[in-house]
Amino acid sequence: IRPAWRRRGGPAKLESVLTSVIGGSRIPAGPRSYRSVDPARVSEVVADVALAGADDLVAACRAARAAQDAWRDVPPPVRGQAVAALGRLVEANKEALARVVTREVGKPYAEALGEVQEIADTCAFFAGEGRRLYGRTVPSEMPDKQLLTFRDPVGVVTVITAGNFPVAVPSWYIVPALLCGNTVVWKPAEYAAACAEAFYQLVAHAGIPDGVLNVVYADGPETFRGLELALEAGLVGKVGFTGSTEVGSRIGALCGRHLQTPCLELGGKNPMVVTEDADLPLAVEGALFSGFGTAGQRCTSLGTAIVHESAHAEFVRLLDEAARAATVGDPSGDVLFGPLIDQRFADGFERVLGWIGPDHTVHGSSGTGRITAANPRAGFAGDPADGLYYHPVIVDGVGPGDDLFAHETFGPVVGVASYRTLDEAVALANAPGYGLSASIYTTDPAKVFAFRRRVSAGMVSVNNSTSGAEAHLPFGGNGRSGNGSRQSGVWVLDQFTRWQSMNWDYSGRLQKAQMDVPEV
Ligand code: UN1
Repeated sequence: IRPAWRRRGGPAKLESVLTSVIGGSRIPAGPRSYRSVDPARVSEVVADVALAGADDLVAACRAARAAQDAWRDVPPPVRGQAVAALGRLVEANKEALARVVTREVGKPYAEALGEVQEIADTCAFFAGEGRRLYGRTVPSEMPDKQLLTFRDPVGVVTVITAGNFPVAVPSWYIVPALLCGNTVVWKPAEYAAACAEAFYQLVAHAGIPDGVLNVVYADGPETFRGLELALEAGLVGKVGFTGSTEVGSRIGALCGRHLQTPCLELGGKNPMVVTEDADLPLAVEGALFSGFGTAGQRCTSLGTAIVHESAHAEFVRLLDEAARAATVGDPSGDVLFGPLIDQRFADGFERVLGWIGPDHTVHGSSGTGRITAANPRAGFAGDPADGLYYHPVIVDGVGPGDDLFAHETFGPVVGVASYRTLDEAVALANAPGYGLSASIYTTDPAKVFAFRRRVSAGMVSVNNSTSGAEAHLPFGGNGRSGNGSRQSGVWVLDQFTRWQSMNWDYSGRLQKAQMDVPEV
């Protein structure tokens, strides 16, 4: 199960040097840079990225602040038109943008097209929302008085995103934030900088004014320092973060000190329960897609399949067979999954593989987990010597106490556990303490609703995989998966607007609430 790749050679071709954009201007490259490479051919450079510092992030927040008054005053339906124009540009450049995604983060091209489609869907949804940014009229307890509510932008939204969905997930923040009248400072993942640059170009070409979207390429420590300074200076209205639970909890603590509630979309250890009456081939297909699709690098990827004891052996046999038959390799081809995104993901997955002992059992208290699919080399379409490729791994018999059962893995490994009663299945599903996406394969509606009620998950799929949420349903998690915030659809409007209430007395006299209420 060890990867066959090796780092070798220097850069084959340097295509561009990317610099941050603040207030519509490129800032000069400083001394520090990051080299973003093609994970399918690590010797090929996609972009050299000039890294900005903490002060640049603060400057970007100031530029965003300066642009915000004018953007806020653009009528929401007109902001909606700008979002619609962005959506049209995304559609028109779909293949080109998907190719950048495939090249820079190794996502299979078909999935990359889906990711780009997710941006277009998001734009389509929020373009219409510009004409529906409703407030309410509310009756007053006194005559000749009217109560009203208004949605107001929060100000500057600072968005920090990971590179596994290098354009779709940022669009879930950026598009509704802009539609609501906010301006944005976006800190994309350095290893997905070319994707970020391509997305920025589309936003700029959609006619969205300078300073409304600012892009800062920075590493983690500088971002953290810059965010702290910007929060201290009162420049930030909202922080949106998609990434690991560890970093998310640090951002949450920092925001909390400044009385801010960030929108946090963190990790997952997403369970799939397969009941005794389930359509087993369908469940296996779902497990293959959500466990190994995107090389397991979605926050919604399958963590553990929790299978009824009567179906367990057959489920493992079928999943093992399917994983062995799948093609892993060059993401520009028709493959189940390509390389891991970047060296740091490969390093992280190496640590996960370390949870599996040399005897192919998992470390931990269950002591029973055994690797089934450990397909050596065969089936690789890419060049395993030069790409961050790993084989699909299935570990049968994981349980509480095993690292592999408890923690997010962000790589192509699926654990399988078995259960007797639905109570046991729910307990296993909830045990790791995440709460993003859960799925149940069953033909029994009673089990569906019992599971839905008791599983801690922001999203539940029935006879469908844990990954692959549609772009207009609330997206987010509980527990270690987030702070309960939800993205997407109308629900995200509460992240990027604040309610203002108005009471308007036109009686010509002072009517005191609670005291001057007329009697019936
Ligand atoms: C993520 O991995 O951060 O539901 C988001 C899905 C995708 C989004 C995943 N639409 O799997």
